[in-house]
Amino acid sequence: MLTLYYAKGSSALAPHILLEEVGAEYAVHEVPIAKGANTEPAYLEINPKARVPALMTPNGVITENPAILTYIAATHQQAHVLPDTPFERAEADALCAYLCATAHVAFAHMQRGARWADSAEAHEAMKAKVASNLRDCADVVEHHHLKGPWAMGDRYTFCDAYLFLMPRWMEKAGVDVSDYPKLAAHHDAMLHRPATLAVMAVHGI
Ligand SMILES: N[C@@H](CCC(=O)N[C@@H](CS)C(=O)NCC(=O)O)C(=O)O
Repeated sequence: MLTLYYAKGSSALAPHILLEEVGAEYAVHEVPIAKGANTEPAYLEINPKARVPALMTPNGVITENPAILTYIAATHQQAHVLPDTPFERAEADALCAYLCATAHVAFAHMQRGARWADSAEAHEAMKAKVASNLRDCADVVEHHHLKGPWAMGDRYTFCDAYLFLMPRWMEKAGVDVSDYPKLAAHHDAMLHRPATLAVMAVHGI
């Protein structure tokens, strides 16, 4: 049995959608970040980094979206959400790495500036750069990572669940996703999948 530790509307949406998409048997455990539940000792036992998502598996806990997503994909082969060739697998991994290490971090500068600097002035300066940084990220994804209609082309793979987050980050930063037609079409296609809609309902979004 798998248990996903998540916060509503957080990046845990990605593995949550994928669990639903592959028909996994799983439970969820809500960790309300707004109430500081991610920093409570009980949760730090699960993820000492105090972040969501985390996935409890029969072998132990996995953290970090790219790792969680590939674990779900690899343990549900019947769902066929892993790319077929090593090269395509590397391309999918590259997109997930970019979303995790660059785009998500760019977005985090909007509300989490205290991770990088102490002064209120510095936080404001960071916030002011979020939209342009996310535009740069969207350009990279649109032109170099997203084949269309799905990230890897004609078939939905594990990285599509993660890519779903990007337009959400953009919208919160005031970046118009319609300036990126492939990304906008991808988001729309995701919104037509029952798995996405079921998970959005749980997250109340
Ligand atoms: N690199 C991590 C990032 C996880 C992350 O930053 N999650 C946010 C929610 S989207 C979080 O838990 N924030 C809590 C905090 O910063 O206190 C991953 O991709 O799993």
